[in-house]
Amino acid sequence: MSETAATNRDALEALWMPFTANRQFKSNPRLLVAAEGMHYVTADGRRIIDGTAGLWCVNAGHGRRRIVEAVQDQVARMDYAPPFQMGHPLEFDLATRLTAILPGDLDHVFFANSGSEAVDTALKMALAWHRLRGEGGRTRLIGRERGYHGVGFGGISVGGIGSNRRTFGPLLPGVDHLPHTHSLEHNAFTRGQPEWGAHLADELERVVALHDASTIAAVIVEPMAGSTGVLIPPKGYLERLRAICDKHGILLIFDEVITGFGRLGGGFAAERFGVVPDMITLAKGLTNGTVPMGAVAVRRKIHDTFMQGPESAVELFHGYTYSGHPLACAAALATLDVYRDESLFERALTMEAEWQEAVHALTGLPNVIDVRNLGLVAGIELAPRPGAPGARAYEVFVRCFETGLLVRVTGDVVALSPPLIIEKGHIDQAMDVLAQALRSVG
Ligand code: PXG
Repeated sequence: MSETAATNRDALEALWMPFTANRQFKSNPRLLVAAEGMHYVTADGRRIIDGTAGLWCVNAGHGRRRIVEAVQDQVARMDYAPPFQMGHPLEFDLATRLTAILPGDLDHVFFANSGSEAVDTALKMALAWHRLRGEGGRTRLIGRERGYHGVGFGGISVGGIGSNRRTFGPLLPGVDHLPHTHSLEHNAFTRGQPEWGAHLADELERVVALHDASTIAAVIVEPMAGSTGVLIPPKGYLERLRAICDKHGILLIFDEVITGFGRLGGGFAAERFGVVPDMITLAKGLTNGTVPMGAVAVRRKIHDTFMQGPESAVELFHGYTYSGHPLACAAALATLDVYRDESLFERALTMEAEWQEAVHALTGLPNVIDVRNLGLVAGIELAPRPGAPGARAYEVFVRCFETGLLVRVTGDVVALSPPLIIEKGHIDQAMDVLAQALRSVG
């Protein structure tokens, strides 16, 4: 099948691909057929370095035996169990394991199947929580420009990427957005967190003044914005958001779908930045990308508010057929074992200096107008080609793929987020390929 698809245009036709220029792709397809460790294998048999951990999710690298076998064992033992008014041991084990590594008193976990579902779940919980406490007027949700919170109607409403919103109607009412924190003028070529920009959190005070705190349920941000092109939070910014939320009784949600599970060093961005939110949304690295799974972790006070009233009453009218799916739980438990036994959450920190030097060595190459990095993430921003935004970065992406490296592009930003098992040799190889691509695309 893969060979057919690779060579026969008709074999590609039936699939409508997500977030993809379908016709462009189908005229020059890029098919992956196998993966192991730091590498993918393409349909034409080439090994390419995975510079993106799949799509920010394969943090422990590909084809990990322990995870594969856990999923194989589980599918043979019990393929599925209904999650409503029924349970299976693995989902309880997994929730317990997660609360042991989550920061602060984020000690209850609700399962979904993707980041998008986790986000919509968290937003609904925030609204329901305020209502239960007699503050049902708190219905506004505040996101941030350039934020990405998946593709559900809740997620695109609080999200701030115009192209993901503009064709889909009025979206959720009562949503407002903070300004994004990106500024080439102040922060270009910063290593790690920029000094400039903490004051942008004060915009939340303006939003509060405009709408009144009594109407605002929650603020949701990615602690480090990934999908929009790697925006590193300025020093002090998240701390200020936390303080302003506390002052006004607003819940703070960190969307850690990308930053969770070691990407920035430490288990979660909340730890790296020393800011504990009221809820954390998770997905991706939770199962190392092997089986779809999302989750929302909530602080004790939120969970406990729901656990009142008659014991026979359903506390939250929300859930998915596949919440806590046995295969996803098996994958996640094995993934957590791998992260722990290989100390992978610490690895982003131990590799950070080397990674930082390597990516900043791209400074000065044609059209590179910014390099930014944190943990095992980097964004390389290119000057857009006049009249053709995104075209230059797309060509870099294609050139890299053809010459041995998978990168991700969004607009004119090349984003890198390799598996946390990356070694110096892979970094050197990846940077050679990328540098060559930047030179040749021009
Ligand atoms: N929140 C964040 C912060 C994400 O990065 C989602 C939610 C949604 O997750 P699901 O599992 O529903 O896709 C994401 C997803 C990119 C890219 O180009 C990143 C994502 C999705 C698509 C593209 O970096 N992240």
